[in-house]
Amino acid sequence: MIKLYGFGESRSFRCLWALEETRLPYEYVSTKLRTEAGDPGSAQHADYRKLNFQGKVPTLLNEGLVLTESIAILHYIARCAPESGLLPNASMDVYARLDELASFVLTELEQPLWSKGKHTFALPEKQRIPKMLETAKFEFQKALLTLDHMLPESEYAVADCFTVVDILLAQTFNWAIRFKFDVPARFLALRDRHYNRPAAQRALTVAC
Ligand SMILES: N[C@@H](CCC(=O)N[C@@H](CS)C(=O)NCC(=O)O)C(=O)O
Repeated sequence: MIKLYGFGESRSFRCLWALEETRLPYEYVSTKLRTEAGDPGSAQHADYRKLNFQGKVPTLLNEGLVLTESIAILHYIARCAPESGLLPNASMDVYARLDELASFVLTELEQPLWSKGKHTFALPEKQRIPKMLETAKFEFQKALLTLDHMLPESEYAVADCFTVVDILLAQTFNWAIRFKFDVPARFLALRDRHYNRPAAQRALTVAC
C-alpha cells in the first residue's frame, strides 16, 4: 500500500489530495518539520532522512519505490489510477500544455512563496535577508501577470477535466493566501472552486 509522509497544507497536501481523488488505498504519516532530530516523528530523524535526504515532505513509498518530489509523486499517483483522469487520456498538445503549466507553477509561481518562507523561518537565521520579502512580492505579481495570460478562461487548466495541474495551481494559491500575498479574484475563485471538491475536503480532514 502507498505510504505518504506529509505535513498539513504544505506541498505534501498536493499528493494527499491526489490520493483522495483516485481513492487508492494509502497510509498517511503526519511528519513534523524543523523539529529535533531525536523526535521519531520528525523529518529530521535519521530514519526519515534515509528516505528523504533533505528532511522535507512529501515522501511517498510504494513497494520499494521512494519518491521525494511533489510533482513526481503527483504523476506517479495519477499513473497508478489512470481512470481518475488526473493525467488525462489526451493528445500530445494537451500533454505539452500540462507540462508547461506544471513547470511554470514550480519554477515561477511557487518560488516567491518559498522565498518568503525561507527568509522568514526556513533558513538558519543568519542566512535570512529581510529585504527578500519585497522581492518575493514583486516576483509573485510578475508570475501572476504571466499566468493570467497563459491560463484559459475555463473551469480546468488543461483538457476538459480536473488534472494534476489543477491540484498544483489550487494548492499553490492556497499557499499564497496563507502567506498573505495579494491574490487576484480570478485565482481566489480558482482556489475555492477546486478546494470545494469532495476529495480536497477529505484530504483537509486527513492533513489537519
Ligand atoms: N521540491 C520539493 C520541495 C519540498 C519542500 O521544500 N517541502 C517543504 C514543505 S512545503 C519542507 O519539507 N520543508 C522543510 C524544511 O525546509 O525544513 C517538492 O516539491 O516536493
